Amino acid sequence: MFIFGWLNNTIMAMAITSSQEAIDLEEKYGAHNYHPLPVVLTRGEGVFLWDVEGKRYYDFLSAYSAVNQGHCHPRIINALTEQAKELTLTSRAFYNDKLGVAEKYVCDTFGYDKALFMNSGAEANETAIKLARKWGYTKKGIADNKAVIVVARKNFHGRTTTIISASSDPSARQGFGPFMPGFEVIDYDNVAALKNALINPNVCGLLIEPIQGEAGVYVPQAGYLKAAADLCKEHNVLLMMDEIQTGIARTGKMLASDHEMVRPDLLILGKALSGGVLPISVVLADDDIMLVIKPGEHGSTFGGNPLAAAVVVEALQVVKDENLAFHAAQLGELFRTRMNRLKEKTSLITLVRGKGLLNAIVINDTPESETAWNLCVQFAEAGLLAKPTHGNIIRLAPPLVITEEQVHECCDMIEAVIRNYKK
Ligand code: IF1
Repeated sequence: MFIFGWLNNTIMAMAITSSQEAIDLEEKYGAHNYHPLPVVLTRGEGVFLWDVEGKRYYDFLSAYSAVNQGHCHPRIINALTEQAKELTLTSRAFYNDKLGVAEKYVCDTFGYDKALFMNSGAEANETAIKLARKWGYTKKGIADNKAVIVVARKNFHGRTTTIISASSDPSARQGFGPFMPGFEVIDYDNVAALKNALINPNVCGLLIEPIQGEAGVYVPQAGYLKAAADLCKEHNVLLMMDEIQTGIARTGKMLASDHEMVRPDLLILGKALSGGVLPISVVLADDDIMLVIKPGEHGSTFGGNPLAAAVVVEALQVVKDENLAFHAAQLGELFRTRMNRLKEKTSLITLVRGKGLLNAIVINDTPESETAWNLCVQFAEAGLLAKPTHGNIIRLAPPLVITEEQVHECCDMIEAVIRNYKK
């Protein structure tokens, strides 16, 4: 009896009753690949999150723009649970009755011939890289193994070994070599640098974010994306747009590329494609590009599963039905107006930038300083969750379902913390 009781106790999953308990567990049993703010969340609804002690927060990270539709959107959760009762996974060894519907839906929504579903954003970028290389060899006539993909300095496209090979961030790369060849890093938002890089006839693609998220919501100058698209066309190079963070209404249009009427050759989406419910990503392209990959050359056990397919359709339909792009554009203007007004009243903010509801404030201190982190801890105490990036930049990106009144309330909270902040 004693032995059985002991066994049961040790292997039974425990229920968390305090934040500290959860933090201690992760510290002891989880890999130390993150440094989270000391908040333990247990429930989400719309723009709100609750911690295990029952404290309510406004979510100003939105899981890095994955929950644009708000936490646990009832329609998306309903699509998830209804489909989960029917069929979740078949692998792609067989057809299922939901995948084609989702493929047609995303192709119609974004205006492409074909879609290729994967899971994480990194996988979608990997997929795009494979497509661009294969296209380079079979369509552009680049010699074997010579294809080059141009990327921008300070990019963030994911964490796989190939993708970090395209990174310029030491913390993403250090200790993880050797690196994948075939990437050329150029300055972002610099047309001359791009023009120069595209002279190389071995370039098959330009992989780029329309706004650099991880770099601190760096918005390029008006006209840059259009110029990049024109240069790609001129040099027969594929424009591969990573809209994983900027897409699905976040910046005030369905795609950030839409602001400059740019149509990428390869469109890469993830995050909010599922409303934050499942890891679902997709690459969209026209036939002349997508069909260079033949059966057996690429795939994933979970990619395009029927559960994901059902969720994608509902998650995108919610974005359309709730007019979230327009809403993000309007409330983004309001938010930046309020933040710029605050900037005039404090020496703590040096810059406010962003598009739609993807915004950041730059804090007047060095990237090595603790100021932005301490401010985020105080925002959390006040009831608002945000996270610093690159030390002195705070990204502010609530779910797009936030109301005008709530934006004002949150701006009041941010303002109070910043004005009372003492070093
Ligand atoms: C983490 C950053 C944001 C992305 C773009 C691809 C991916 C991402 C433009 C990969 C992912 C995430 C991952 C997340 C932190 C986060 C992030 F700060 F690291 F850069 F959002 F700004 N392309 N971004 O932003 O997608 O494979 O993760 O699904 O914890 O690493 P994924």
